Amino acid sequence: MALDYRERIPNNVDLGDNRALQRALEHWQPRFLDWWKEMGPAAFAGADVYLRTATAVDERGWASYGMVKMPEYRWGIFLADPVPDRRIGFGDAYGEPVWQQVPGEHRSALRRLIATQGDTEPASVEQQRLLGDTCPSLYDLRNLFQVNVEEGRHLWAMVYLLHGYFGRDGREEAEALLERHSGDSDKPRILGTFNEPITDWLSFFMFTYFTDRDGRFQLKSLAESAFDPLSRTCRFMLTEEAFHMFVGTSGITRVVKRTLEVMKASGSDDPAAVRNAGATDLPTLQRYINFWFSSSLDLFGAEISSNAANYFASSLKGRPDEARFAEHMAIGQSLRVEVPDAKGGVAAEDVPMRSAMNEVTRVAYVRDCDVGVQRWNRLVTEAGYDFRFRLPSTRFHRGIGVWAGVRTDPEGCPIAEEEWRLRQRDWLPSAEDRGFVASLMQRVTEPGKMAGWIAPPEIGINNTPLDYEYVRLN
Ligand code: BYC
Ligand code: FE
Ligand code: FE
Repeated sequence: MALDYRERIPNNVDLGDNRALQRALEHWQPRFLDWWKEMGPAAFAGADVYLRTATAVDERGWASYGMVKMPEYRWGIFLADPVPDRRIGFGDAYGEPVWQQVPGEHRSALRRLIATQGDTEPASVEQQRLLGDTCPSLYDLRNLFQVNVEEGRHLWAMVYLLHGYFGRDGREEAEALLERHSGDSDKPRILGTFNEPITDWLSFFMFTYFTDRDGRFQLKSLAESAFDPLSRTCRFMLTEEAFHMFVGTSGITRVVKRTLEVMKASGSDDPAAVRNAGATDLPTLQRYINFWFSSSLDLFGAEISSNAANYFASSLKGRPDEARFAEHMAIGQSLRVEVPDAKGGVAAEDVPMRSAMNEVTRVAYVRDCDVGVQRWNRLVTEAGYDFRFRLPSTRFHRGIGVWAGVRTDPEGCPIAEEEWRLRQRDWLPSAEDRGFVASLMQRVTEPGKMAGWIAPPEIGINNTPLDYEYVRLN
């Protein structure tokens, strides 16, 4: 279905036929723009950016590239095309027709899920708002801004659902999405990771690799929802999320490549020598992985969760790729979950499957995270070094769930507080690590040039040469 760009709010939901909703959203639009100008990449409001804008919701619709000033980006409301005769794929209502309206008994749970999803989108823009000052290249700057405008659009996607289906409560939630701010001590964002500062580009690439990937899995789960407008919204968001995954994977890969080049050229794998040569040593990269992976694991919620069981039972939130499971009721099954035991060790507990849904999704996520890690290890091996990256245990450094606050080493073995205190700096980025990474962050804006700590990408955006002027700073 083509998107209507003649409207003030581009959309493919026939917004013009629903005057009340259109007015409500037109009322919200200037608040969004004020928020963008204040809390988004404010210093670049006048820059021309080579952005991709959706012109249709199918594959071909992504072909539209052009120079756009970010505050003029056509944020809009785009849903994937409906699936004819779509049926509910899991939970107690399995097999029944999907819902076009919100059933009264599920109203507050659905609103909460949509508000939580919506909260993360502007949060990430806030977290990334100052990165433009230290971009390693115009190519990377453009990619940052592409991610930012799309996260802004994801906010629009959730605000449309709140305004369109939840009446006054929904409008209030939509306001609140612009009132909470990342890292704000009075009104923080809802989920932990979205209050973590992202002040350097290594953190940005880790965030797009690990945290946007949580987004991918949560959106897949919500795309299974019996509430069809939510499902269709999330299916279209997933097409945008693919690019965010690319930014994270290729970003870290380029950092690893550059580090290996520096190690080869200097003939030393000593972290201090690598740093002296202006690259990020591999152990520091590992500590950044440990931090962002463990923080992102918390985003899946507790291993044993009655909320998750309720969402599944009421067909609001399924498992990612639900169709791949043999059975869709998840009754009379259980999942073995690791829990801390009374003696300071690790025990196993059989948890009813519905209560373990957060863990089911987390396990799928961990497997997906490992794909990139193995790719980086191949680069290290090919360069002739023994170093191996690894994902830490899911018990390591957790703040949510059964392992919250339990001190473990990266292998997940519980340890005493004293050992944690002594070893923490080997496992997580220290103030000194962060200071070093910050010292690498020098702004490079000459077309085609790259900062010294990162290798160039394989190819340019949309077949452009790498020295294309992706952002005209004006
Ligand atoms: N931090 O039963 P529990 C994305 C709370 S990322 C702080 O364990 P439940 C994106 C929880 O709210 C995807 N609090 O968990 C990426 C509950 O609070 P109450 C975002 C947390 O309810 C990059 C309590 O702990 N989408 O799109 O199953 C850039 C116990 O709850 C955290 C979604 O999250 C945490 N990490 O929640 C841009 C989808 N985890 O009831 C965008 C929508 C849990 O005690 N949300 N709590 O007050 C959900 O599906 C679920 O609410 C959760 C798990 C996945 C968050
Ligand atoms: Fe998003
Ligand atoms: Fe994203």
